[in-house]
Amino acid sequence: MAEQYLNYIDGKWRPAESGQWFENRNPANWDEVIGAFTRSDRRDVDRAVQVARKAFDEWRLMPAPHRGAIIKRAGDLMVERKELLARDMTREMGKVLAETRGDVQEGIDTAYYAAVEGRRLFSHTTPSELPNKMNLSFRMPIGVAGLITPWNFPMAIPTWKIFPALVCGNTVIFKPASDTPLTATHLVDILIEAGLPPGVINLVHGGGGAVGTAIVEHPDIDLISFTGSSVVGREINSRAGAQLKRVSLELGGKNAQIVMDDADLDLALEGVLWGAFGTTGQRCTATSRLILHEAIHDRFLDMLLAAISKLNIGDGLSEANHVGPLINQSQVEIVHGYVEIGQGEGARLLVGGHPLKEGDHAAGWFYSPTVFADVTPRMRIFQEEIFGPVLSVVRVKDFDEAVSVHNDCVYGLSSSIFTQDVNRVFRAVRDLEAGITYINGPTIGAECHMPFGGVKETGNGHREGGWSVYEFFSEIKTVYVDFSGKLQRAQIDNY
Ligand code: UN1
Repeated sequence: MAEQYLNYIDGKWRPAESGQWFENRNPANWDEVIGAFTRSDRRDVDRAVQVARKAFDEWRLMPAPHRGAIIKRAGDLMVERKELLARDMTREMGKVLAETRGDVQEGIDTAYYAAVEGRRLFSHTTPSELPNKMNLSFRMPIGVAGLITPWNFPMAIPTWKIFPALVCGNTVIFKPASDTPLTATHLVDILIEAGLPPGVINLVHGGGGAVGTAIVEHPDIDLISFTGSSVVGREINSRAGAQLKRVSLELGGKNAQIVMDDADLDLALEGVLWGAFGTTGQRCTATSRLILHEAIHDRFLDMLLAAISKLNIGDGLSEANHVGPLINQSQVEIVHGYVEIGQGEGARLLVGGHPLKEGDHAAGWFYSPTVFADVTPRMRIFQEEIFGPVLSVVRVKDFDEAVSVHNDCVYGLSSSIFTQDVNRVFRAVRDLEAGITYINGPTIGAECHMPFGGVKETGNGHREGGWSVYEFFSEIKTVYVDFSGKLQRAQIDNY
């Protein structure tokens, strides 16, 4: 019998009302059951919201630096448990240990940033138009936050949302992806141990259809932060928007790396290898398009194919492996479906294009790193997010064509250009339609203290990370203090 894991609601671990369970398995070895997790529905969400609403009354009054101190302790505990957290994360979602350690580290960095933000939460004071009067503004908590997180960064992304939500004084309903409930459970354990009062965070395990929808539609949840697909994001925005909830969406990407004729090709090669095949291509920032200047196109592809042949694909727990499995069978089917679409569209398959099922790969969801050449912007493999190790290569004749090919896409999260030309650098910074642009770096690897998010169908204009996420999780109260002893009339022309 697999170990059983529960919801955390009102300061207690408890089973869901349904009495049902779902399994969490290792994608590198599907025979390994990691645990059975309680399967929640609307009833559990209702209960969680009730207690979160009640807990808000006190939590919002705790001084923000004290809230920050709890998050600081959570960061310290994550430092102590880093290796254990990384190993469990690799077991439940597959990416290699070096990456799961990095994922935990991103959570730690987010904790320490959040802890200090508890002493800032800056807002503005301005002069008044009138004598003996002051104008101030404050950041106020909003209420109950519904946070719905994906499986590809099971520690970092929850911390991006939970820590700022808490430091700002909100209480939280946390629904982690049902593929990665164990890392989420560890994170909640850490917050409890760090001293978070009962009811302030409530963990509700289960699927998007039952739990996610209940969160989005609950009238007592004031704000929603979601990371996932554009299809689901659109649905969330319309349902939550109907109730005028505040909604932050971090959605799909189809990120491109541009390599110009003057680029340092060795550097660009390392960039695309890491960007396209790191995390098995399962990042919203993953490099899924490679735009090559015609002068270096053939040479660069030869270098790329040679480098791919040296990648070890296998269980992420073995330090010898560079690329782990996909998350589950349905992701293998999606990725393979796109490979077939690419072949049907006339793209040239250079390498990969099939699941790996022999020997060490027999029990897991492994897929061979795949490259298509001769891709054009009208192809679906150029336009649609695949979320797997599939790279589509486009040949261009110059910088202007590279920029226009880059922008010919509905998504706009991350972008990258390798060039030594300072004029091209600044034109790229200005003209690439993306929330993030890297110069001589891959499309992945955003730092937690900088704004993170995209344009076009990647989101709805909000940013996570850095200072900007604190704007999402707080509301501005504007205050006028008149100490003139007279009733001064603004908007009446006294001049
Ligand atoms: C994601 O894939 O949703 O910038 C987030 C990066 C990581 C975060 C990725 N820091 O690649």
